[in-house]
Amino acid sequence: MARGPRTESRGTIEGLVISPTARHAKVLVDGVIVRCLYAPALKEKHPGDTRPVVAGDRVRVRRADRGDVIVEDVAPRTSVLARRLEGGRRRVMVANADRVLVVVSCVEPPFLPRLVDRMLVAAEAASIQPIVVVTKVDLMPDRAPLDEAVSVWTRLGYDVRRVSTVTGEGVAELGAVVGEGLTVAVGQSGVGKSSLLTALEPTLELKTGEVSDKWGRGRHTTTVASLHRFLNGWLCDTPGIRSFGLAGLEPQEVAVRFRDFQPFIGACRFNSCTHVHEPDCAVKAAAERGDIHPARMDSYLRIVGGVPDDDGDDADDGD
Ligand SMILES: Nc1nc2c(ncn2[C@@H]2O[C@H](COP(=O)(O)OP(=O)(O)OP(=O)(O)O)[C@@H](O)[C@H]2O)c(=O)[nH]1
Ligand SMILES: [Mg+2]
Ligand SMILES: [Zn+2]
Repeated sequence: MARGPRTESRGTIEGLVISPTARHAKVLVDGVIVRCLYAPALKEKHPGDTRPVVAGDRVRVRRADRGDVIVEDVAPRTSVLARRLEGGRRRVMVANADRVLVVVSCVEPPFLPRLVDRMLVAAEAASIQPIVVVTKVDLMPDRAPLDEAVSVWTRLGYDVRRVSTVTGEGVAELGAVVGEGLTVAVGQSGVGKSSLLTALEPTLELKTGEVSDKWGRGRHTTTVASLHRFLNGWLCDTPGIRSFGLAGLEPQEVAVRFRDFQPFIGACRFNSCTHVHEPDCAVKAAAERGDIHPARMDSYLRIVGGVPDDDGDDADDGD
């Protein structure tokens, strides 16, 4: 995400959205972070979305009377990482990201491979490079089960990293690949997104929160997405999610985002095959032969069957 020179047009100047909420946004304008309001017309720009602009958006702002600064317009996005909320509205987590850290904890909150698969589908749908980051590996002395679990993704060519902010394992190596462009961290509450970004860039000191003993769940410590400078790029911290809704994608659209399904999709008897119940389905046959991992087939069937991988409400970040 290159930072172009400041340009002026019709009394507006360009800015980068650092942190948005429902009613206002912090925008980087001329090297200074300014609290901006939204022009009413902006809400028509992305109907169906929970908010008019998101972290990473390139916007044009104008200084109005009484010193208010107004976001007037938003530039077309190079990428959109989004999920569906219940009720159908779309929550865009970040705009213009180049890379997504799909963050999952190996211990607590519990390792959730199906949630990783959903985030990978969303990354593929947005054409954003995913990196699966397994956190808290210091809590797992025996790595064999973890290695086996992540091999599902490494065999598909996904970059999988094991990190610990306690021992520092894997942190510098990850830092070496996220110093350019915009990198967003997504995952369940409590997996250690804010801790990881702070480990990468200690000056950030992002607020982190204990995992609840009773439920082994996070406490939704981060409530608003925010961008932070890191080397030549940007890191985006996001509020923890409990589910990753993919409603709105047709089964065929989901299937093409399963890298392991791609070699077989063209060989199904029906072009419109959803790989659920149709006869002569090459994807199902591949799963039965073991060419597609059962965990991946299970993930797929739950997504297209509309089974939510949900264990409660998400952080309410002002929508
Ligand atoms: N043992 C261990 N604990 C960690 C590690 N990374 C984070 N934690 C702990 O996990 C808890 C949650 O960390 P956060 O960074 O707040 O998690 P988060 O993903 O940002 O959570 P939300 O903001 O709620 O989405 C904190 O108590 C951290 O200290 C790690 O590598 N090892
Ligand atoms: Mg956090
Ligand atoms: Zn099929």
